Amino acid sequence: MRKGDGLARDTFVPPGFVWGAATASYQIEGAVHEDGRGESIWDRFAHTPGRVANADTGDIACDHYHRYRADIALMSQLGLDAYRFSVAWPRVVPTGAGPVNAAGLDFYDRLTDELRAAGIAPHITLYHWDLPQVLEDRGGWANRETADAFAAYADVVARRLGDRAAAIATLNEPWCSAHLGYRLGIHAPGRTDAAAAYASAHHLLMAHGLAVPAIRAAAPGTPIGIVLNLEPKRPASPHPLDLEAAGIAHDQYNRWFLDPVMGLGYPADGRRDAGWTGAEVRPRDMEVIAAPIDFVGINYYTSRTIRSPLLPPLHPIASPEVTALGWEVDPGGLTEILEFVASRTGSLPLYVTENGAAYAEDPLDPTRDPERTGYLQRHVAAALTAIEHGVPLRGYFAWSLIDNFEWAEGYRPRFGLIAVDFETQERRIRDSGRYWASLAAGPTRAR
Ligand code: IFM
Repeated sequence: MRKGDGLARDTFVPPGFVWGAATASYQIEGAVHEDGRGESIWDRFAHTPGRVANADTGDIACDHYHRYRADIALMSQLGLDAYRFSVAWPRVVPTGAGPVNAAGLDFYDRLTDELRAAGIAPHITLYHWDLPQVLEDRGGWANRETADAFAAYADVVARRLGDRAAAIATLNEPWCSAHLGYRLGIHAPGRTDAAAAYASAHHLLMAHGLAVPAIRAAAPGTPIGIVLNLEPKRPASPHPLDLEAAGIAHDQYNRWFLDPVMGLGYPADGRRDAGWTGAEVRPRDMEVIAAPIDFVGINYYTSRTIRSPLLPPLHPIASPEVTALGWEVDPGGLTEILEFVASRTGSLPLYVTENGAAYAEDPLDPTRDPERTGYLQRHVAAALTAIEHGVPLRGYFAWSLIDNFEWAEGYRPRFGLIAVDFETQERRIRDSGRYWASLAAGPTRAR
């Protein structure tokens, strides 16, 4: 019997449901100087003193560039249906806009073919934060021309890999690119300029909107989408000011990218509150951004409690359950977010493109991870609840396949279903990986 066939919907996933795991290029590949790869903003940022914890860099990371075959063998051991990875723009077009680096593209070609040979569907993300540094030197995402360069790069990748990709996502978490990178300065390129951040957010959406028809033309029939990081913004109290603050936070975080992509424009209240003039928006931009897509990917980790800045701080009596990064564990928030997205996307297929948690490693045995396993079990149950409520969820990717470079936090936070010893590059499947394998082996009884 195939996965889910003819089984009760309240305990099993629907037929064809995809169980996968996700990674991203700069977080795992290493080999930053090999085969003509250009510099990315993360190379520059990580090598700038004080930017990344422990002065960690992605220079070697998981050395996946050289070990991808062994990593695919591990995916096979887990029985994954799908693997979500990202393509490094500076590997494929080292100058950002211009000549294609054949050796860089060849790597992803081999990766795609090997995955398919192992029966694992390649879900490709075109941009997971490693902008070519040369484009940043010309203004980065705050410069509208970066959107055109992205569409040209998307065309190159789609022409080469599109026929074998199970799905292509344009951007991963554009909120993070714009706001962590250009407003809060805690991610590359490390700028602290709110106007540049809002301009970047618009140009990221333009990049998405321009890339969609380019990918569609190059790879007809390949599903195209975007991946957004979303989380419930919960008012800290029933006070009207907290309700208002939570509503604005919801608009600025959860609706800012989703609504324009779905043809609903920028959320008016969030926009007013941000003080953003929208001067970057040219006639027809919103039409470009609303190019029809085939799926939306949702990255879910946590929810946030929002306190109005006009009210005194609240001191909660009970401490919430948190992960090693201090992120509150809130499985119900995943059901809520999936239902919120479906309220805007209707029957469009949805995927959980990332979900997972960082916990301190067991010093005696890195493969023992009861907290991560429990976190995933509860979130899978929450996703099944959303399915029961009618959300068209088609797949679920754990973050992450393996421990990796967690951006400004370096290598300390561990998210992997597979533990990595960064001294030896030895990989070991964790208990959470075995749990994930049991789901992929389905039919799935998640609770
Ligand atoms: O590691 C990141 C990933 O690159 C994007 N989404 C969140 C993950 C955990 O922080």
